[in-house]
Amino acid sequence: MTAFTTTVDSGLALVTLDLPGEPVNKLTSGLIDEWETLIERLRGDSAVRAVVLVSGKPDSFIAGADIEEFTRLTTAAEAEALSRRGQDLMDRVEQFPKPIVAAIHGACLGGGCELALACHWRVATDSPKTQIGLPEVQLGLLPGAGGCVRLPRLIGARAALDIILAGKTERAQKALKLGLVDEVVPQSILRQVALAAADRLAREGTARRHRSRGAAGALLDGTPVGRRIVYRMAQKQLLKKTGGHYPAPLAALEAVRIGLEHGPAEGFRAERERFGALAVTPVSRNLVRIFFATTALKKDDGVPPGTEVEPLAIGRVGIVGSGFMGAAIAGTAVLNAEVEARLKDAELPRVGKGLKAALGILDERLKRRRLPAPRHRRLAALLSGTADYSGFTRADLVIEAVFEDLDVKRRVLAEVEREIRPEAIFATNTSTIPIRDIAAGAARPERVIGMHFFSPVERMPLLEIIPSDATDARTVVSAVRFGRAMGKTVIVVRDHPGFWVNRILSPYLNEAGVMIEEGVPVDLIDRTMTRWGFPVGPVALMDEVGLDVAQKASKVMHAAFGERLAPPAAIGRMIEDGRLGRKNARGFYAYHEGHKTGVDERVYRILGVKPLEGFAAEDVERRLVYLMLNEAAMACGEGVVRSARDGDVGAIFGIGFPPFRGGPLRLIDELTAGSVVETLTRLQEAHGARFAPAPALEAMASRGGRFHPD
Ligand code: T1G
Repeated sequence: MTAFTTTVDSGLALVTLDLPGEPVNKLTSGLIDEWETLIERLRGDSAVRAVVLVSGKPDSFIAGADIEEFTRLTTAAEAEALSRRGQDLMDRVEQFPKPIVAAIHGACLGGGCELALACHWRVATDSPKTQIGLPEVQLGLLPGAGGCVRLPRLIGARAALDIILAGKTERAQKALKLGLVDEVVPQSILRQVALAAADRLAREGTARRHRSRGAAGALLDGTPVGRRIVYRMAQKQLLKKTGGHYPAPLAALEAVRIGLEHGPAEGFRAERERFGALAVTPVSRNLVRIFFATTALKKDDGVPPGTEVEPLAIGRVGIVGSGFMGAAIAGTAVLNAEVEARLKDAELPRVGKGLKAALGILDERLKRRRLPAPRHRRLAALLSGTADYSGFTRADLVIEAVFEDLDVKRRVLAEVEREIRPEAIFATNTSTIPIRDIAAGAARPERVIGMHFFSPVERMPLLEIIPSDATDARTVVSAVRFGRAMGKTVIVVRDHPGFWVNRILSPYLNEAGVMIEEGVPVDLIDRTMTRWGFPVGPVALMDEVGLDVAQKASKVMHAAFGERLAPPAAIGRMIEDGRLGRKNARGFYAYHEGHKTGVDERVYRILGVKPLEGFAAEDVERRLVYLMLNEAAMACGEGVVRSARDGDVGAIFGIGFPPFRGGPLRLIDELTAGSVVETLTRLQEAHGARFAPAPALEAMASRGGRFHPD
């Protein structure tokens, strides 16, 4: 036995699980062997009246089945067998003749949650680290060790589907309210309370849980008719949300339905059969790869391995520019990194507006009970503002989020350098301007770096960190770690115009404009790309970002990359007509009280085009997708990203490139570079030089290469 240690006292066996050499407990095949042996021993040990299972890890109970083992599955039958093994293990726990109590602190996810569900009582800590749930659909899977059967039976169909279909995790208080756990206690007394519960259950037998779910619950969860309504609504919402690209939640819904309507045995069969089928799908493979890419990025400081630097601890941040981006950066830094954030702008009214917006991010979490009131108060006190640079001498990091103009940014850099300590860092939130240009003339260019956030900052997971050639490793590592502390997935990219995300986005948005000029209807373009898997279409995205911002960025790209990235005239004409997009409720779409109400047909008159009938959606898709793939290959060939992993994570988390497709570089691998070059060549013949295949792509095609080794 290596992972389990057992102590028995007064008939109570305290089993501590601590998987050697691993930061988290995960249900590996080896661990399952051990557990099976242990449980048989405890069954036969007459001195044992009850069992408490607790983790020896600091912040995880059990993080689920070993996802790495899934990557080695080759057939659906193999995967089904793995699920069957998990189900059997949980059955043995549930049928165990002595009470088993799960003492949960930290991550209790997937198979870890399913094990807890099979136990006879669940005690959880009230720590924010304690997260309980079934995230499997985020891996393109479903709960395959009994979760699709046990969770609905414990908390009802609706509450269970809410967790399973979204791959949600819940804090302990919410889990208690749902009936997912039985007691919530401070971490310091977890073992004590769990042992007391075990003792009580051993003496009094397993408790009957009486949960009233109210009239609606009794009807919708408690009757076949009600449940049929629940399943139908869930399926409708799923198809709308996933566009049919993610089979896992639909399969999970089926397994839950079969379990509730036809009994546990049928439910378990439905679960393992569907788990088997899902585990070997390209969708699940891609989602599992994204999981490992993001966990690997959590430890990647963005500098070559072995680079020894002492990062600067960042406790105080100054933000210059209290507009939309600056305010959101301040609010997110306070909320997630818990640092002091001081907003600066030219006039106090603007500072006040920015502070209100930053505070709004905290208020919204408070309102959704995601932030306890005392913590809200403490964090709100970390926000301050000024119309001069007072207080900036104490800043460890200053982030500039002013107008996207080189001269303005250089002036701010000069002003800030006069205020801050020599070791402090200056970061610019520019979205396209090369950092070396902004840092030209800086007193300490080694302390200047790009930190490119995406809007809305509090929700968009990606952060691009852009060092110039002058930026030193200490500044890179400090910025990367601070970005992670802000809850961001961080990629480090080269100081090329547009960096990575805007670089691959630029030709895609330009082409949407070109097609509108050709008369391709706006809604056909956007509908095609949302059906392809993007969260929003390119035209709606331009309206969101702001046509003036899009034009500014495209001018930088045009200047840097020439005619290939020339912006379509359409954007300029829209702006001349006073159309900036959602921000002034006039764009390609019409807006009413902030809500998009449909394409503004007057746009076609402004652009002097008549919307075409019957334009093929496939042509829209091919032109837009292949231009992005080509640019991704080109930029990757130039070393803009350090690896294909970073490129794909950047595209998925930065602009919502469909995760099930794995990212642009992964998609090229799946299509093969050769076929992508062929399609681009055909598009080039039909539409012009901007579709000329990237040299890196042609080279890859000629050697039959791939961007990803796996
Ligand atoms: N399998 C394999 N490796 C895992 C793992 C898992 N389930 N969870 C974490 N790791 C590794 C991770 O790759 C990293 O490795 C290290 O642990 C630390 O993770 C049958 C089918 C638990 C909240 O989806 O969400 O159960 O880089 O850096 O920020 O129904 O990891 O050090 O080599 O992320 O503190 C369902 C996945 C599985 C949860 C901890 N479970 N994990 O976050 O550390 S499917 C999940 C997480 C399943 C059953 C089904 C997080 C975490 P390395 P980390 P962290």
